[in-house]
Amino acid sequence: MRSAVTISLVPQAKGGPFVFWDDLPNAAAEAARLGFDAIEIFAPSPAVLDAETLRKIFQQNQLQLAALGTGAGWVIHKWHLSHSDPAVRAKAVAFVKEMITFGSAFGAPAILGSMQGRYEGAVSRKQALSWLAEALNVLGEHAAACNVPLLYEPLNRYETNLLNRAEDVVTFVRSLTTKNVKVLADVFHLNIEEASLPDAIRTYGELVGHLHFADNNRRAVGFGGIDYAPIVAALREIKFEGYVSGEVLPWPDPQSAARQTIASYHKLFGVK
Ligand SMILES: [Mn+2]
Repeated sequence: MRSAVTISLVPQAKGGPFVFWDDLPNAAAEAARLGFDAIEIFAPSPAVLDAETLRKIFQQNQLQLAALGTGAGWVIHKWHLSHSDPAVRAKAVAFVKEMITFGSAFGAPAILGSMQGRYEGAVSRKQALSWLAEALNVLGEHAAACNVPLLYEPLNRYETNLLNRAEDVVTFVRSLTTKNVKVLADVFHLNIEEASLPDAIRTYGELVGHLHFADNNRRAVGFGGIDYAPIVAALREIKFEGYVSGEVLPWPDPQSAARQTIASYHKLFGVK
């Protein structure tokens, strides 16, 4: 397992659960100083990320890119993959494709979270899920051609009405024609939806490709009430090897949230 911490470069996402904000060179230096292995970036678009600059920042700080978020397609443009308008769905697919391609040059997968969308108005749940499956099949295969998985992140009921619980997500992902979609297990979302957090991890099993490491209040692990020991045991059971990424509020400030995240990671996973 490897540690990561989040940074948002999306001004419209202010108030969201990202540790660092806006200043990538400084965030990378701080993450490296604290001992993180990688950074997870939430960016407005691939166009604002200059690959050469990014490569230099990673090299200087001995950091990896853990993953690239795609939620800006929703936050900025209001595009998503289960939208009733086919032109909007096409824009959403194109946006995620570009993110996948960009991240893959760094060996990093893209995350599909809020871009999955929701069903509303005249669109039925069945129809929305069918559009989502269609898009995931295309995007999963695009990611396969780029030699990275695609990370699908189930969200809690307040953020999507499509799929919220592990059993439903597993059935859905197994029904896809692409075999390149992995699940991003976000412990904050699991804590809202699941009866048992370690059981949910076991239900996902080998599908888990990435972990969002947060406490029940979306603060850094240890600043809330979740008992992580059974979750860590379940992650070991399923032989999880991906990133444990602190996607938490910058509370009380980014440095303290980052410090608490890496301290909890070392304490829980026994790595120094
Ligand atoms: Mn998340």
